[in-house]
Amino acid sequence: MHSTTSESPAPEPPSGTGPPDPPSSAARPGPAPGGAYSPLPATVQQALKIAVVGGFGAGKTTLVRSVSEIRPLSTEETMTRAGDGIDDTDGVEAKHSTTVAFDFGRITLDATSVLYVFGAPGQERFWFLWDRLFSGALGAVVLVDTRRLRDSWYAIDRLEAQGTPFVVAHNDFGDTDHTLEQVRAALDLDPAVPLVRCDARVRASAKQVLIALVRHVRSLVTGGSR
Ligand SMILES: Nc1nc2c(ncn2[C@@H]2O[C@H](COP(=O)(O)OP(=O)(O)O)[C@@H](O)[C@H]2O)c(=O)[nH]1
Ligand SMILES: [Mg+2]
Repeated sequence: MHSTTSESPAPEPPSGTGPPDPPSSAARPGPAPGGAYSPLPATVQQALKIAVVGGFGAGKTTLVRSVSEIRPLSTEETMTRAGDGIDDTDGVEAKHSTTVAFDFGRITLDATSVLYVFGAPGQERFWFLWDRLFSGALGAVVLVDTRRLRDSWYAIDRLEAQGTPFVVAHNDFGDTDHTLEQVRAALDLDPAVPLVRCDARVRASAKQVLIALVRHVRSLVTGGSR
């Protein structure tokens, strides 16, 4: 797997044409229902990487699918009886597939920048992938399912230890009787870490999570809250 950090080579913009116009929403590649091919604009000069992490069944694959304008690469596999006793499905009994390596999607931010979104498997046996995944990442989204809050503790601890900027997104499984303040307290979250609510199935909502992360990273870079 090649690295997609901000240092990654990106296609050269056409020379002598001046700054490119941002693509109109009509011209911008949209979601690719059914996997229609959505080419990377030739003007792209910068590729940024975001990781989406969190516990098993928290909605990582769903979020990457919602936001991606290309048919996301997913290494989703149907769970079999072989996973019995290995994958902890308590609370997510309706889940029949699991990500065995990662999800990968793409969003065009503007004429010159694209965002690559990686969803990382939450199961403990895949944790060895994480350090590589975070290498060069702009930041991370921790997706949280309040029915299984403790599944996100590891991700949060690890991101804090790595110094990777992150936001936490409470994925809405219909359990909105928990306020964001209660979720923040239960996670013992640093007040400087943004916490938002989302529905990972809804593109606009999933996008807002990524926007919250980009804003947070920007505020850190410009001497903001952390
Ligand atoms: N109600 C609800 N269900 C969701 C949401 N996000 C994901 N799901 C469902 O939860 C299950 C687990 O999601 P998935 O994306 O596979 O979780 P992952 O293990 O983190 O990749 C799937 O059946 C999704 O359809 C959400 O925001 N609301
Ligand atoms: Mg998954």
